[in-house]
Amino acid sequence: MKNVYMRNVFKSARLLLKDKFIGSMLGTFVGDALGMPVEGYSMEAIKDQFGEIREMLETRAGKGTYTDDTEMMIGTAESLIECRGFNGEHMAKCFLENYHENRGYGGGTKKALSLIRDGELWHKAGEKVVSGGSYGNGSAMRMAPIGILYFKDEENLRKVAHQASLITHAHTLGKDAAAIQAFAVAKAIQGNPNSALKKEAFIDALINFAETSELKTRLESIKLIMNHNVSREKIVSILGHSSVSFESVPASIYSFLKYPDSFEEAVVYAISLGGDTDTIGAMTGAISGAFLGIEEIPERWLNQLENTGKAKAYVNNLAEKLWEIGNY
Ligand code: AR6
Ligand code: MG
Repeated sequence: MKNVYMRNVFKSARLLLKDKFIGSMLGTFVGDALGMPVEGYSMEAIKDQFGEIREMLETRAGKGTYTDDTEMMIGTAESLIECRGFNGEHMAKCFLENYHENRGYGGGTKKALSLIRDGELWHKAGEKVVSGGSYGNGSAMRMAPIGILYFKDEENLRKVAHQASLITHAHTLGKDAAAIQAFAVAKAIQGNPNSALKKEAFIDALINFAETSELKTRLESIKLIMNHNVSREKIVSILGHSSVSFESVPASIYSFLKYPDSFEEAVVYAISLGGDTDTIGAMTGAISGAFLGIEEIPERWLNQLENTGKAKAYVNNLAEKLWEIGNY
C-alpha cells in the first residue's frame, strides 16, 4: 500500500476533502510552473534536451513561475468566493485586476479582456474575439475552482463552467471542453484515493457528460486505448497536444488516467507530450491533485513555486475558503 493511502486512511472524510480541494488548485499551479519552460517544444525536443522534466527549471522569470493558467484560476476562485457563487461581471473584473501581460496570455483571452476593459459587456466580448468565439484552452485551464465548488452538482457545474468560459471563450467547443475539465476535477474529488481509481466508470461519466462530437470522440478514444501500451507519438497523433481545447483537455485526462495513483508521474508524462506543456501540465495537475490530495504533490515542487505576490500560500488559502463556503 502506498504511503499516501496510509496517511489518508486516518483522516476524516471532511479533512480529506479539504486536502483534495487544495490539491486541485496547487496541482494546477505546480503543473503550470513545471511545464512553462518547455511550452511549445515538440516531444522530441524535450526528450533530446532534458530527457524528461522532473524538476522546476530555471527561466528568465525565475524558477517555479506561474503563467496565465494559474493567474486566471486565482481570479476564478476569488470571484466565486467573494460572490458566494458565479457572477460574470465580477469574475471578468477579477481577471482584469489580476492581469499581467508577462504571464503569457493567449491571443483570444487578451482580446476579450481588452474589449471588456474598453466597456464591452462580460457576456458579449468572448463572441467578438473571432467569428464563432475561441475554442482555445484558455477557459478550460482555469476550471479547478469550479470543479471543486460544484463537485456535487453536475448541472450547476456545467452551467457555471459555460458562463465562466463565455467571458473569453464563447465557442461551443471551448465551453464544452471547459465543462468537461471542470467535471473531470469534480469526478476526481468524488473518488476515494484509498482504493484504485475506477477508470472505466470515470471515463464513461465524462463521455456521457460531453455535448460535442469532437470531445466525445476523443474521450471514447481514451477509453479504447487507456489500458494498452500506446506510444507517446501515437497518443499525440490521436488526441493532439496543441492549445486548442479539444486536444489539450483530452490529453490531460489521458495523462491522469495513465498514472492515477501518482501526481508526479501523471504530470511528468503530460509535459513529456510536448506542445502546450504548461496548460496540459496544469489541467493534469488539477485532476490528479483533486483525486490524490495535496499530500501526494511532491514537496520539492511545492517548495520551489515562486514566492512573490499571490503564490503558494495564497492559492492554498483560496482552496480552503472554497471548502469553507461549500460547507462540507
Ligand atoms: N478558429 C480557429 N482557430 C481557433 C479558434 C477558432 N474559432 N479558436 C481558437 N483557435 P486563444 P487562449 C486556435 O487565442 O485559449 C497560453 O499559453 C488558434 O490557433 O483563444 O486564451 C495559454 O496558457 C489560437 O491561436 O488563446 C494557453 O495555453 C489558439 O487556438 C494558450 O495560450 C488558442 O486560442 C491558449 O490560450
Ligand atoms: Mg498554456
